[in-house]
Amino acid sequence: MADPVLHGYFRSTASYRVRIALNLKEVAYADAFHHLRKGEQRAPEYLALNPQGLLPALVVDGTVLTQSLAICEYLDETVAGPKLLPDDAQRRSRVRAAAQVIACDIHPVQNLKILDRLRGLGLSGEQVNEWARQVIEEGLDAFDRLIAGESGPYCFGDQVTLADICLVPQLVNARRFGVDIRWPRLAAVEKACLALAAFSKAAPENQPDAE
Ligand SMILES: N[C@@H](CCC(=O)N[C@@H](CS)C(=O)NCC(=O)O)C(=O)O
Repeated sequence: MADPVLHGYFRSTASYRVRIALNLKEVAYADAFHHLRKGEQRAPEYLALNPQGLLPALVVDGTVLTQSLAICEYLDETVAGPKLLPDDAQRRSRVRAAAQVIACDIHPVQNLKILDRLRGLGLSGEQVNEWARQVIEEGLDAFDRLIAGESGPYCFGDQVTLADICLVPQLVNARRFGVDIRWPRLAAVEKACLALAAFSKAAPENQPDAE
């Protein structure tokens, strides 16, 4: 594959997931940045790539891939390297479920455009942050319980999976909203992941567009 182009933004947690997966698979890629606060995700040129106006998108050999989990699974299926999903079907289902707690049930409810709509309905900045904090805390509580029976250092044993790829960016986002990371197991997973170059290189503060 020619170097894919990742359309992202340093603070976008969904883009962060894909950066981690690309790094774990050692895929070189080029960046195209779209500033979310400036609304660049809604520019016509970007909407032509992703009609949802959401980051990320990964352009591979002229084909546009969207939805971070679908992109991570595409990379897992097509690029050699550490597997992001277990071979065993039940474990694979459990890993996907943990990833989806974050990607389907936490993140969409506290995404930028949802919070902007809440502000538009008249909620104060503090009320909007409280909304985000509650959603994140409820979701992380459940995530913590889902992986409670699993050994470390990562969410599901000694292999990094899609669950870790979702968790680490979500913890960055949680802190932005003032959530206390009160789950020792999740904090330990984060520490183990960030010790890997694939994660630390993908961190928001290490991106060229970081502010
Ligand atoms: N389910 C999508 C979510 C993508 C998404 O919501 N991206 C955020 C950044 S993390 C975004 O582009 N938000 C723009 C907005 O809310 O206007 C995925 O996993 O790729």
